[in-house]
Amino acid sequence: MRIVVNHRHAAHAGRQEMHRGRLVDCVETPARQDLVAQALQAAGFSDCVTADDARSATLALLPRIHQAGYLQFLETAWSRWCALAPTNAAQDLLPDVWPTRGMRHDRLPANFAAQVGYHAFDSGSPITAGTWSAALQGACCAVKAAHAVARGEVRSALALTRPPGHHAGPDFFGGYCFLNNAALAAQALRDAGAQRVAVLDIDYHHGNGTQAIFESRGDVLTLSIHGDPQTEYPFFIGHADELGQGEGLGANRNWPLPRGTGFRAWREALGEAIDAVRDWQADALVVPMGLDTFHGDPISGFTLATADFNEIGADLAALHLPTVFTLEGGYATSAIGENAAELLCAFTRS
Ligand code: SP5
Ligand code: ZN
Repeated sequence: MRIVVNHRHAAHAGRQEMHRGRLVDCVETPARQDLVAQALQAAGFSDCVTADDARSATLALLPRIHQAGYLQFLETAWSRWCALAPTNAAQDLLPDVWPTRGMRHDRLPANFAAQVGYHAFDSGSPITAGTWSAALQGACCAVKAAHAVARGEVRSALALTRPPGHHAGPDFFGGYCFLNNAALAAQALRDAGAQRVAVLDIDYHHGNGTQAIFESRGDVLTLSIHGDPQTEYPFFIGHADELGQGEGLGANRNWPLPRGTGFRAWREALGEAIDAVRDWQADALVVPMGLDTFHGDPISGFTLATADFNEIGADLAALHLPTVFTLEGGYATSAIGENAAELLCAFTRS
């Protein structure tokens, strides 16, 4: 397995996120990626590369996944924020106003705060000085990983993406995500010749950004196993009756599972999702790899143990597809490295 490392990820370091009316320390920290990289190195993964040479390919691909105005917003948000007031540079940027039902979505206001809210769906995903450069480099990792797999250089690759990406949609950020790395990998695989690409999202939270990006497309199957949105973030999407639209009808499926779900029931859902990938005759697979299904995760509610990640890796490997993994959530920092290594070792061994 090739590992594509985002060496700029630490430039994105949110200080605080809004939680129940208070600003609290961010759980999505730079240490997360470093701990995964260290654990994989210790486990013997030695094919590690960076993605600087994928920059122009990534810049060309980005507007096919994200709206041009949104990309421009992300690239310039920090400097516009700092230009508003000299003290802003000491603060992260978070939205505080949103257009809801009955308001206009067809006119982007000139006001900067309004633009932040227009492009966001939560107030837990701070934009910081290095957010754009870190997210762009992460996107490069996803594209480079997809190219390596598509060219047959390796059977599988892991893009060590941080910030994560699966909550980011065509023109919105949220859930600690800004650019949808998994969607970029899927598109890169398509462009390199894969006719049918499946995205199987195993993060605790519904992959709403990926679903939104591909919901009207019939060439990318999007599947997500996650905490039931009736009680779990992102709450307003991720139900079992969301099956895609138009040409994408039948190419989206969700497995919402109740908070407290353990590995037996979770693995049954995984089996159904894997059958769906097989039935659909995908010729490449993208796995947004969230490790927040772990029982010790501080913000999630499933009860998977470290050894269970082994079974997940083996189950996924049985598809025998060229596979790109992206790093998504996982906030139990004492276990994130071990859990990632467990899954990926089993995948490569099988
Ligand atoms: C990629 C990913 O896993 N995103 C998850 C985003 C979940 N954000 C909302 C969770 C609210 C918890 N925030 C408070 C932390 C208190 N320590
Ligand atoms: Zn998550």
